[in-house]
Amino acid sequence: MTTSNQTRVNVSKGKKFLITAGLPYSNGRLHVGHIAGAYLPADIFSRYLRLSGADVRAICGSDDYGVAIMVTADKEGKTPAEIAEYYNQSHKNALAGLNIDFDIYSATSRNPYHKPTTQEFFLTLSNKGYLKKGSTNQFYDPMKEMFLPDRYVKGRCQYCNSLDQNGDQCEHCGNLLDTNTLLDPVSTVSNSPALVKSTAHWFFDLSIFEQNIRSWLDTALIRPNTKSYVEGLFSTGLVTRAMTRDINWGIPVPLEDPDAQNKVIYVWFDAPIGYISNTKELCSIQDSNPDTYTDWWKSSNCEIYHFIGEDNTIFHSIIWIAMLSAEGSFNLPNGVIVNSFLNIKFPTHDVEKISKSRGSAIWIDEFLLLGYGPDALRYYLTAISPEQTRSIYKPDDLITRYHSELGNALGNLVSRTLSMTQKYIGSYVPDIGDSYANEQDLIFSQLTKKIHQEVTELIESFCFRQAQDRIFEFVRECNKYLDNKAPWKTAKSDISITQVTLFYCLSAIKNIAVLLLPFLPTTAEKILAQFQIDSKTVCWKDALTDLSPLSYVGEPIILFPRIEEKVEPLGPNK
Ligand code: B3M
Ligand code: ZN
Repeated sequence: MTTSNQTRVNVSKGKKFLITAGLPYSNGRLHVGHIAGAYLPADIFSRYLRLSGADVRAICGSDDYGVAIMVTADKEGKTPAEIAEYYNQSHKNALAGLNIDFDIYSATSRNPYHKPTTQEFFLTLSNKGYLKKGSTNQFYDPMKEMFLPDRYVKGRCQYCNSLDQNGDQCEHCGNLLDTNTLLDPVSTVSNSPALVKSTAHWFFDLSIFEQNIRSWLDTALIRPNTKSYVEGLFSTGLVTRAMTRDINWGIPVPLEDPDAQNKVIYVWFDAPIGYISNTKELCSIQDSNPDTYTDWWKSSNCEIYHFIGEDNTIFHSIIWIAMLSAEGSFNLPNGVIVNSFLNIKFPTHDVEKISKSRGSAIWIDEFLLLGYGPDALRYYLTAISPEQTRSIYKPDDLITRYHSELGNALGNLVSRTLSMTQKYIGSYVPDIGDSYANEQDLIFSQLTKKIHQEVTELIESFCFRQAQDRIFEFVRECNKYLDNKAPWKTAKSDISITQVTLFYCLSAIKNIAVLLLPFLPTTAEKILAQFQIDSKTVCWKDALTDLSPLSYVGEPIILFPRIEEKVEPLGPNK
């Protein structure tokens, strides 16, 4: 039975919000798909909440454990710890370059609270009887005396006879492979034949928590497409999953059992606990006391929202909810906000998946060198945000929209209004009294309220793409108003009409800047600075007011300089 969920967050002053974004694996650079998927929406939402007076902590950091990091370390001849540290720093730089501000960006392998928090969580589940020991068959390298993760074994597919297939899935026919169906297995660690050996693991039976997950799903703030996807997973039945691994990079299994020696906790068990341990680390810094993390995880006054990409849905909406339900002392998230994938289309190419190996990724560090500034990418990624379905990033489209929507619509509105103010009035807001405003002026000035309300509702419903669109519709309305009122003409006949027009336009621009603070913080701050408004003192409701007569107006500024076509450095195979 599908019931209809709440669709909007209830924001009020002082209310606590814990916002998390999926912890990226620290084995590669961040690209535009990562940013569009989780980090930008989480940042927009956190900025909006702060402007609304809420008490917010935005949590992120890298996911350092798991086989993916080991594989990269092997390839690059480094240790997993070195790889994790290098990419953690690389992610920090990329996020900072885009003004994506987390209160903490930690790392699961280096946060001192992560190992104890994870082990305690594991022990609680084990003591409650939710982690059961069992045995499975696994590939084993007798030369190296180690069990082999799927990605360390290659062999022949039983179904289609393709050679050189990984231990988990045949790339050729798509069938899932395992110790029975991957033939002639070879260890990629030693290049010698792999054996199949039985090994003990600890299993978590997800089906025990089906009811908990279902009732969470009926109340959580979750997009309808995510909800139906998760409900679809119930129909095939929730399975039992091993929560331990036979590798040497991870958090040791904290059990006395001799079979637990040399085993680590599964990375998808420890990673979401990273949200909790990163909150502890943040509290230890901000409050000099990690224990205040309970204000965020165990208090009825705090709401928790996870922002993630679609491939993480099952882990956050099923396994994590089951883990939290089993543990029992933490709050469940109030919402899981899932974005779909971003595909990419280079001029003259077909639409393709973003892929490192195929060279079809746009890396953040490289984008930032092009000179468009962070807001160009923030704007574009929100304008095409894959909130309902997958969407397509087109490098040439970014450039077109940078020039037309940011440069021509917003940039020109600001520069021509400021320059006319300087020319016809001076460096201050005209004092118009009430008398000269006609119906057109009043209708225009009423628009602010309507837009403010619509944008607020859209953001609180996680419709960031529509919210930004709405603000830019307002920008176009302002340009229309300015064109219709032609203050440069009335300046010759009746300067008081020019004053009225500029008064309303300046106020609208200030209000647009406030509305843009969550989306385009650098641009919004630049605009506000022209009114001598410090963005740190601004609140969301400040987008509803007119400027004070006689307050300062600065010189015109160029917000989005024209950049000669740079499609080429954004092209594939970089
Ligand atoms: N590291 C997957 C990813 O990077 C994973 C997310 C963990 S969130 C707790 O896409
Ligand atoms: Zn096959």
